[in-house]
Amino acid sequence: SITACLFDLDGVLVDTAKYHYIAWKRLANELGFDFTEQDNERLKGVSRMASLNILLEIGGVTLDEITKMALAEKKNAWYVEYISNMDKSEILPGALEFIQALKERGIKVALGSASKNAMLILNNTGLTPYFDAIIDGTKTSQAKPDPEVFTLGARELGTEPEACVVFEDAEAGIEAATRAGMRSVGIGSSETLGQANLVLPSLEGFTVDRLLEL
Ligand code: G16
Ligand code: MG
Repeated sequence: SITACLFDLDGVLVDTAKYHYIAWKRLANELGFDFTEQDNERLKGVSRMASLNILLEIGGVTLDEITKMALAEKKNAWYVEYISNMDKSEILPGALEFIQALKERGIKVALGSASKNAMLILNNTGLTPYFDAIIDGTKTSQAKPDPEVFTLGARELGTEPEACVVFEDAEAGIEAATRAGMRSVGIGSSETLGQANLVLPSLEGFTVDRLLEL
């Protein structure tokens, strides 16, 4: 049986990828190269420093660690400025309705995000009160596909991994769920998320009854 759902944030509950993208693009342009939306696909679900390393690789730029830390901070300051204007209209279609339905059925809800800015996003969109546990980038030391973020979530909920379902838009997130011993629902295309137990284009129209059939 399923007693808990763990949600990734960016790409599942909200579309913050576009804000990450414009902040990374701004940084790339400052460094003298372009950064396309296709390049940005490689950063989804990846931690901030790992994202910077991919970006620098795309630009063919080598920098020392101190400079990289400063650039990551600069990008983050821009990103925080962009997301500080977010509100509940930016919750992705069907996400709030599905979470509300889970709560009504007594199914626990947790967040499992790589972002260190997750609390700001949850507060601005009004989602915070729905979560029984929140695991974000400030609480983890291992990035997805390491299962840590979801293992910690299940532990905080007091739920066995076998009773958890993870909702993820990133391939690394689906792998993390599998390694945590959990079932998973991919949000996006089955081309990249084929390893998930079920793939949906979005949470719109998804029901608790369909979840329980997994
Ligand atoms: C998100 C995004 C990633 C981002 C990461 C770290 O993760 O998908 O693109 O690089 O968080 O974000 P921050 O720089 O805010 O700490 P998730 O796990 O919510 O998809
Ligand atoms: Mg994601």
